[in-house]
Amino acid sequence: MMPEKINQFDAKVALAHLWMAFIAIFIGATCGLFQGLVRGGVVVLPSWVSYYQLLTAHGVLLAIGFTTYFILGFLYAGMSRTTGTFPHHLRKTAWLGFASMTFGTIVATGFIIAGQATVLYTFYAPLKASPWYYIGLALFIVGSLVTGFAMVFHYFGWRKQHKGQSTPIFGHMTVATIFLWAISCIGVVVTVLFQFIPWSFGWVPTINVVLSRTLFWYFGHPLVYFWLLPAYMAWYVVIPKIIGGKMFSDSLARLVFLLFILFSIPVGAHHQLQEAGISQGWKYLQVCLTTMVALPSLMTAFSMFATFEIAGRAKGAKGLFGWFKKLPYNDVRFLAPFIAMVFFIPGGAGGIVNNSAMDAMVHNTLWIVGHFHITVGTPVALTFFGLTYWLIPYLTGRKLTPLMNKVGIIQTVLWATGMAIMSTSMHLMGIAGVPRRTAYTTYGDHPTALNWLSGHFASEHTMAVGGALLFMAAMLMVYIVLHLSFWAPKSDETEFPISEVASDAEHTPKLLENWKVWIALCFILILIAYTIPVVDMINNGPGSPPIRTW
Ligand code: HAS
Repeated sequence: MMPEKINQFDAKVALAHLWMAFIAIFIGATCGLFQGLVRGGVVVLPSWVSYYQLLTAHGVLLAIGFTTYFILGFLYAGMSRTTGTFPHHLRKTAWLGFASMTFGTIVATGFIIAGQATVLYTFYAPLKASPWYYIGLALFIVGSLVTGFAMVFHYFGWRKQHKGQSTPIFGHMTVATIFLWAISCIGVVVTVLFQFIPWSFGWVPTINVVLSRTLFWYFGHPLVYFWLLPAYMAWYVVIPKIIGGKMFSDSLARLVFLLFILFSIPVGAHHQLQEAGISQGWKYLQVCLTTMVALPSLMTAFSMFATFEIAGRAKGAKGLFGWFKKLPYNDVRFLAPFIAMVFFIPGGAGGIVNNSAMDAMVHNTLWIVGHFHITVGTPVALTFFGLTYWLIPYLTGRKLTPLMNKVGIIQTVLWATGMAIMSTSMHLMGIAGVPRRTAYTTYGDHPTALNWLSGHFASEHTMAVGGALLFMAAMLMVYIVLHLSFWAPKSDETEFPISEVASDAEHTPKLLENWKVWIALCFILILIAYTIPVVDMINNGPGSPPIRTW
């Protein structure tokens, strides 16, 4: 039996992660506001802070900090709800992971503020930060793995006690997400420990640049699915319950997560399509595998439409699309993730464009920045906001009032509008050739660059307007989190919604829970995609001394 109410000690672990996530949003979004205003030529920063310093803090705190803390908090709460209260030693392990992550975050952020790590979130060599920045990042990653494995052990403990039974789907998805995270982290751990730290301390004179970037993207691409999978968990497991329906297919959902383990890792080279040092053949192989990784997302789209249609028809919907009218748009717990899904249609399509010959046109332009704001910034972040409306009250023993539901709807609309304005401008400006990762410049008042700044729909001014709306939405979200944590009325009725599977769904095959098979297949694909190019890079990759551009 699944316990309805969470154990109060488990609730504290989950809450600590969620609060850290929103502290990261608070600081990261403030940096984002100033970036938009600087880039739009609206404000000039004081001499003690640089645009690239803000950009580094923004990327690290939002893309790495907010996402990872939120994901671990959500997964931990969901595991406690579906797989049972954590044993004391695993809860202690999770606290240890949290402590390591938080110490690492403080160290890394401190060095960014001190101006010793202006290397952006991708920390591309040969830009060199203080070694302590890399050590901070390493502590963060190791901490996340410690907490993640506390959950994995909890899952296997459940399996041992329930021999022959199918595991709770939330647990299955959690384990898939953590395995994906752990396997991808091998790349970043290797490059940070064996390349960046010795080089930044000055123990070795040069760094193998192409190898370090390849190891980064070996990690950096599955990282985006580490963000996406918990959003998919909410779409598959939580949303059907909120709309009064059932999960379309347990087997399909499990298979989707396993396909992500297989295809999300051996594809990092699609971030390096314009780089020298990797031959065309290996790039082509990874482009083909990238096409495969779109498949589980298309299966998810199919599954969501099926869930909505079945739920709508059960409520009496008629006609081909009548079921769309039966969805609860006035419930923010549904509206936020629903808008998130809608954004993923152009977001995913943009990804498929990037994974083609057209990448030569859009790489290193604002198009890519637009792409990641309508993937991680909306399908992922807006789904996480949608979860927050019931997750925090569930953990604090409070409830979402009708008034706060309305405030939440305003927040969602504000975020979606800001994102639509900002990311559309970014996409169009990218096609016009506007570079990414650059501060405000008119390139010596060149007419083309002046034209980018203002005067038409897609300009750096419009981008700044979208960014300002996003900032307001982020601050409203922080207020909502404070309200739900401390001021909302007490109630023990808030539930962690977990959907049942439709009664006519197919039985789940045992193979889908045989982790050894899927992990082995994953490593085979990784070896095929990476062995020869990496050996070539180790033997022939040029080394570079450190460069400091700030
Ligand atoms: Fe990407 C660059 C290719 C997905 C994030 N991506 C990035 C970067 C980030 C990022 C952060 O091939 C930049 C990194 C940097 O700093 O340089 N991406 C893809 C592909 C996909 C993809 C093929 N990306 C994501 C997701 C991200 C993310 C997800 C974050 C969470 N991406 C690339 C490439 C680059 C890249 C290249 C490098 C480019 C360069 O030059 O540097 C696929 O996974 C997309 C598949 C998705 C779909 C959409 C399915 C739609 C669904 C919604 C259903 C809607 C419903 C609602 C049910 C096929 C599931 C219905 C309601 C109605 C009203 C209709």
